[in-house]
Amino acid sequence: MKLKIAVLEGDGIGPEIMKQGVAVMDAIAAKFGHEFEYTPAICGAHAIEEVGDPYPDSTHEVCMQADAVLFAAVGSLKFDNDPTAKIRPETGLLAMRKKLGLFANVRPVATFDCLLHKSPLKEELLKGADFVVIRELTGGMYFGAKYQDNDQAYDTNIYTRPEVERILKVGFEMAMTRKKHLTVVDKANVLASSRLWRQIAKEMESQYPEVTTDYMFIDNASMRVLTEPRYFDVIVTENTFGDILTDETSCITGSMGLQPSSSLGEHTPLFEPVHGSWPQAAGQNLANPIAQILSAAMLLEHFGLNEEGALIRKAVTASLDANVRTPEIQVEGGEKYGTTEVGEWIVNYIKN
Ligand code: GGG
Repeated sequence: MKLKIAVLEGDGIGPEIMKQGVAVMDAIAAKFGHEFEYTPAICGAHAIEEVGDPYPDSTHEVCMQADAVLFAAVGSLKFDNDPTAKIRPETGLLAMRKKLGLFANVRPVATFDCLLHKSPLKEELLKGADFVVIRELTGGMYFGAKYQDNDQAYDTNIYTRPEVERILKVGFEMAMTRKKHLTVVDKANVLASSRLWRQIAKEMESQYPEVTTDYMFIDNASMRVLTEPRYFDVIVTENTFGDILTDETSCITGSMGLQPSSSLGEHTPLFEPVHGSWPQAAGQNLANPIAQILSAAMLLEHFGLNEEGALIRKAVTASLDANVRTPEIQVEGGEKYGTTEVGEWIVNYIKN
């Protein structure tokens, strides 16, 4: 298969983890006879510094021409430490999602047996936990009207019926391919927008009679994903709740560095780690490349390359089982591996 891939490494640890993601894609291409053509493009803080825009038109053009976008992360301390900054790297990511119409962010949460003890949670609660969070990605507070002066600030959590219907459809259909259990997470006791979500979900239930649908307040869901993760199959939720909930799920997997995602919608699909750019670690060979590598696996699976995706997953699990791990999940007293070494180990596993 021939695929044109836009490669957006972004900021912080982005370039390091992307290098390993692309190396894995190359190893897959060589093994299975595929042709992956990469086009790099700038975004985030780098793009602000170079052209004054975190998602310039030139990058959008590259993304639109590609079959898929492989993205790493954006964000930089310079902007984090300057609350008055008018343009921020993160707005580039939001612009990209909006312009590409990527309204459905699919975030799988699965455990690795050898890492269960790394979680602050009880091992027996975690074993076999395997669910997907579908985060609405182009609406809600992140995109609603905002205002800020010295005395007052607001964000608007706005959702329209078509926006809610299309993301709930993704949730119901994803549930149909899995254990047929959908949990709609909201705050319908307080938020009008959540009540609209709940109303529309209830209307749609009859179209999916095989799916067991339940409703949970975000407060309760935040506890239940940690105390009873096996309860969940597919969670569908709004932009803000999904963002926070899937950072929380790193307590289940054992590290933020293990969680990949895909973003799907109207134009080119995008694949990126859930985590951000960890600027403090940039250039230090510390970051876990696995979320990026598993995002590459999701990219391949999106195009039906399931055997290829499965081989990447097998290689990742083998690396963790062999204790080839970055510092945050390293075995106590064990050998230290950096971003490069973990990536190279996985590439070699794929080649052999
Ligand atoms: N790879 C994800 C990333 O770069 N995250 C930084 C960020 O801007 N996060 C906000 C969000 O994902 O909505």
